[in-house]
Amino acid sequence: MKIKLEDWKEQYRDEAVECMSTDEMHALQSEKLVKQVKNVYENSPFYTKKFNEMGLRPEDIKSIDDITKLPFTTKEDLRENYPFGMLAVPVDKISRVQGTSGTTGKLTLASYTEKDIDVWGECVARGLTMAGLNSTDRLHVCYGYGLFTGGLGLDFGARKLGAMAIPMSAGNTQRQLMCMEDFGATAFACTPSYAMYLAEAATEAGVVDRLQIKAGINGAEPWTEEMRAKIEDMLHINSFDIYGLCEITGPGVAIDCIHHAGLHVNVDHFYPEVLDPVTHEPVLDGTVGELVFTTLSKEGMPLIRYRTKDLTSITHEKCKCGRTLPRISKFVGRTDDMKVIRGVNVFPTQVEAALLSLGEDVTPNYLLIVDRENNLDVLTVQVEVDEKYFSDEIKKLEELKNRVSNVLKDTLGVSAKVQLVGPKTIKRSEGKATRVIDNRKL
Ligand code: DLL
Repeated sequence: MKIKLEDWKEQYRDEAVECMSTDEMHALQSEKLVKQVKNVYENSPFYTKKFNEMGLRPEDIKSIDDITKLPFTTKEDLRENYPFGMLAVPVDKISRVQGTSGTTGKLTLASYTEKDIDVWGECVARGLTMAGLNSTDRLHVCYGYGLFTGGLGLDFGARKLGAMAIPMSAGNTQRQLMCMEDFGATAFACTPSYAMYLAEAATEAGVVDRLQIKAGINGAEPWTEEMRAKIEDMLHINSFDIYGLCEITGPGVAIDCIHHAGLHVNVDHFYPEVLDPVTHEPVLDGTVGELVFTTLSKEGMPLIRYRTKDLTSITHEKCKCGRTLPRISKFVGRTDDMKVIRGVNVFPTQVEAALLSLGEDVTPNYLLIVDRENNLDVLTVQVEVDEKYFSDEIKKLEELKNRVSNVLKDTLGVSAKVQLVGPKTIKRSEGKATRVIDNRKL
């Protein structure tokens, strides 16, 4: 059942921190940063070397305002020091590793101590509380369990909250729906693309009204407000955007509240900066740049100014929910998701927003295919449309195709070939969706 904004009752997991004054948070972050910098200098050979090369001493960092004096850390650093070269504790203090598969073969591996897992669970529990859950709830987790942080991360959060975790992992949609109904799940967690898939399957099976789901905890991939509205409408729920990355912690770095005006970052543990991707200078609030994190509490694999490659903007204004935790906007995408088509930057999320602005006629199932023909980039957008368009009325299909072409041209600033395809033509994803196939030889 979807709860209307006017009927929403805000609840906090840790009000003292979530609604802390700016000055108090500044003091807390400063104290933690000073300690963390000393810790990494003394205990992580990677940072000892980096600081020494720059001539930087831990005493140079006196408050959080000095953060820009610190060096960046990149995914390449993690790769070069794979698997355990970034630790600040002996490897036998590590109680868990989690990872994510890169495109280049080796995993990005992250290591956590028991305390790191505890903080992680607490951050997810904050998010679940923000989404209206409490200890009486039953969270159906269909993120994958394994090295990917999605399944276990949500599980840790549910455990902290004292709620019931239903560890379904990904796959077997019919069984997911059966268990959701039988176990009386009140919330579910998965990627937005899989939430859409479940919504379609539940609608088709006529079980939506038999489910007791009130909230979706959806994230792990870029998605739009339009997609959220679609999922909420189809399943009659409130859906919340959760963000994280295994290097920093898994899900729970940030989550949005009922006002959906950006994702609240747990800045007492993860200090965010938004930087110009080229100059690496901080950008103003509201301006899109690359998100960079410093882990203030991490023991196992603390990271200083880690460049996430995720593009977003930040605001430090207090939210209507009462929280002062800064908010990052819904993600545009990653710097490496961006496709340059005939000189124009294109993100899949722009295509998603444009398509869904057309209302009921098109679905959020789409795929971008990029080719090079006669030395020119050609973008093809495949999108599923309702079956009715494939009846005898060819004119209707042509009309819709023109509307899709026009909205894409207006939004992207570059023309795209449009292929309208029938329902279920585009491969569904049980985890993170593949939205782009780039056939160009780089
Ligand atoms: O995707 C952690 C996670 C699991 C988050 C479940 C939310 C829910 P990784 O596999 O390390 O970790 O991938 C991290 O995924 O740098 C972003 O590019 C992307 N990402 C994660 N959450 C969001 C989101 C998990 N809410 C990478 N919106 C990140 C947009 C997201 N992108």
